[in-house]
Amino acid sequence: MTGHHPRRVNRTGPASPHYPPASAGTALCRPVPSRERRTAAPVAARRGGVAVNVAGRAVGRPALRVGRLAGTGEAIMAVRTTTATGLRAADLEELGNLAAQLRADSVRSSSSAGSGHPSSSLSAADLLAVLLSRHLRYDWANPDNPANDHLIFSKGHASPLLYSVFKAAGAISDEELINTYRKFGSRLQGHPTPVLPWVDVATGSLGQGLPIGVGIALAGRCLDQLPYHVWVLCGDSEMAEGSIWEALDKASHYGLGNLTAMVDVNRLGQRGPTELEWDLDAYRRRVEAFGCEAIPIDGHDLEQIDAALTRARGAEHPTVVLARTVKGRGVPEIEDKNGFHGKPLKPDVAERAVAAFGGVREIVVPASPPDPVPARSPDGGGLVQLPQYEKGAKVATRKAYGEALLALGARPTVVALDGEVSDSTHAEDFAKAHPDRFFEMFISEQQMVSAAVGLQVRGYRPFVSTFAAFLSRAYDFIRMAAISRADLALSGSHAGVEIGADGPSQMGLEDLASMRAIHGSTVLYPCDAVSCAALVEQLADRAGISYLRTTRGTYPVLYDNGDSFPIGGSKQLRGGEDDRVALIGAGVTVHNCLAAADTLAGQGVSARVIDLYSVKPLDRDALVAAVRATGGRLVVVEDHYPQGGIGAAVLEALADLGEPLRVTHLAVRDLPTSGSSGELMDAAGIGTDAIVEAARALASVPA
Ligand SMILES: Cc1ncc(C[n+]2csc(CCOP(=O)(O)OP(=O)(O)O)c2C)c(N)n1
Repeated sequence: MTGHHPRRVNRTGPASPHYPPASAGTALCRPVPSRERRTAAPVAARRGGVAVNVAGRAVGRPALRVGRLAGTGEAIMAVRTTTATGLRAADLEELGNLAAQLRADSVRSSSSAGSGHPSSSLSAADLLAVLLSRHLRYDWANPDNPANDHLIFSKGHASPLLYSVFKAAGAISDEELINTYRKFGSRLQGHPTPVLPWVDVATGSLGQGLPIGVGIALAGRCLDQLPYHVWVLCGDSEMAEGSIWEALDKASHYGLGNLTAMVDVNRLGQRGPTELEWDLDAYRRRVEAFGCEAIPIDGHDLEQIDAALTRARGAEHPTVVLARTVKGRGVPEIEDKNGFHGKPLKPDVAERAVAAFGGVREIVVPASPPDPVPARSPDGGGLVQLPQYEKGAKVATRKAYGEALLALGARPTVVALDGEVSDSTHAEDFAKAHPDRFFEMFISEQQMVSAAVGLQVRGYRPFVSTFAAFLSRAYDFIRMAAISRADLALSGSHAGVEIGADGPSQMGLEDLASMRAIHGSTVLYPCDAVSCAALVEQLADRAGISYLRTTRGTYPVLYDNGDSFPIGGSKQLRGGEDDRVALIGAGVTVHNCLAAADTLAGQGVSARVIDLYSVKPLDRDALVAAVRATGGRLVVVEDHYPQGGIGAAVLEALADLGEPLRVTHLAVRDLPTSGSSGELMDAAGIGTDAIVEAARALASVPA
């Protein structure tokens, strides 16, 4: 079986970034010491005031470039330039019309679908009208333009607004918006996904868009060194997610002035008022405490929005526009009222609302593409020389992971992230050699995975490591990364009871089950350093979410350097035609199976040993051959809870075989404690003695 991960739809262009990473130690990506993080008082955008960047220079974008009028097809393209003196009355009128169109289209699309979130879209329409018209530098015809800004709806449920923006950008038609939104087979799904070429990542699980934006901003600032800006729309109830604050903290740590969160503070969440309602000052204090610049504004005042976004674009620090808005803005029947979240307007209300917004419009804002960036030679990849190991030498697979990752550093697109345990996971080898491509995420696993998702949006190949147990902290982010069609590798060290004395809080015992359940995932569990290194190398080109489980302790190298370990394969380490039983393990239990096979051989029982290093996809052919050779006698041994791991994978693969099976499944069934590896594996019934006993019991069963 080979990889079958679905590729992005409607995306073109190379998988690698157009621009190779910056050289090591660039000043731009140096973490900002906490004492230098921003603590100054916020600057509220001033109505009609001169917009300035942090250097005090006046800045301005070309004014509105409003296109055709509804129905007439008449081009009313009026490209004017404003300077820093603010918006003129005509500009304001055009922006108002655009905002009205976004509102009308949000109502129309959700009403047509019979579901969706119009009230959440209405509150943010003014923000998006100003962003689209005056600040977003985006080449709509070329979403893969490396210099494009990035727009992420962290509050993905406001998809009616996002898709209305796409219509206003001329990217989709009114017909598609109104007739296909939320319908079966449509690319305009209930929440945005990258099946749309202008959508970087899937959102809809709140608290994810902003941390992913941090990853994209990291790529722009630290690797690509491109001047794109990352704009993220957040909900105010969403601000209760810890991951939002992990994101602001890391954005400030890495000095990401190219990141702006626009918080739609509309006071209401799903079931009622938010925790802070309209207390903008409380938000401001929190944002500043995390080292970001807060810009509180009236989120329905077009001039204030414009000034705020202008300031954000030029900021040195990450910015958070705190926009006080009204949920359901523009529809009196629902404005600032509870009970309308996630509900389309009643037909008569919708009709009145659309009329009040000026009916159906076809304003198209011409694209404002980014300034061209100089072409650089494509990243051809470097020569990877995997570490070599002496057969029989005792090496921990976590160490082999670190050494293989270091070798992969020859490929300039490979980046690594770790959650403050790189001395344990051995990612520190890479960190030392490639500090410009290593991102310390401290103990913020959600942010770590999100940053990886953001980095791979820009074509990098992230390798993310922490203890297997702690990746569970980021599980929802991993789940969503699969919906984003992200390509990234996760490495979980310290798997199973094998870790010993640290006890169960540090033991990954559910990871194989959880990672196997991720859509399109690859799950690997090598038993020795050679196979580990070979698998790590393959992950750099593997589509989808990959998970590599490593072991803490040292175990003998079993394979020869240069042996091949295709993903989806397995290795038979013992046995022949007259095998009475097959012992199937992966990782540490392979060593226990080998010891058991030796003991059994001394007792006249021939046992086949299979190293099932590829847990997903797994080598069904090898399992079927083992069933046929042994009369269906299998002992499956894993350092994992019994549910969902290797035993489950084997039984799922053989479920439709239609031949008799006699399977003994040895797994960690009781809650472990502290102890030595050997004590804990014996206590769990996955040690050598237990395997011998299980095999003998099976072997005595007549075939
Ligand atoms: C992690 C997560 N928890 C809960 C939800 C369900 N949910 C969807 S929207 C929403 C309320 C969001 O309110 P807010 O962030 O203020 O956005 P608004 O719709 O008010 O603009 C909730 C609880 C979710 N999508 N994701």
